Amino acid sequence: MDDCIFCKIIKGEIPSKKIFEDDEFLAFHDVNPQAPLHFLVIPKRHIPNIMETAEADAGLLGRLLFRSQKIAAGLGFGEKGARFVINCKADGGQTVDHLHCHVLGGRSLQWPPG
Ligand code: DGP
Repeated sequence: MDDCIFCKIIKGEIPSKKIFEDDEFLAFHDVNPQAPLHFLVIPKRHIPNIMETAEADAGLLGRLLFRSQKIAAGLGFGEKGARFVINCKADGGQTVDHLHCHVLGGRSLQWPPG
């Protein structure tokens, strides 16, 4: 999508601090971190949000979460853990309309979120 910030990051038109990349996903540090560790994992295919996925995307969604935990574990957060979050649309607090999984770690996070 031409006007999508995350598609521009994938294309290298907007710089990012990349952590991981393969054919299907890109992971990079969040520009506005809410924890000592805060990165995003995004599919390279433009999917606006999790509500706009279909049965055929079930594998991609599974791999998105699996990749997120593998990266977090690889960065040393396997022992203490982290939070894996997918915001969706207005009530979910989504501000960038390209599916992404937040991974936050390095501090004790509260529940419920505000
Ligand atoms: P959400 O509210 O769930 O849609 O989260 C979007 C996140 O994306 C938010 O935490 C800030 C981050 N973000 C927005 N624009 C950029 C950008 O240009 N670069 C990076 N690295 N992160 C961005």
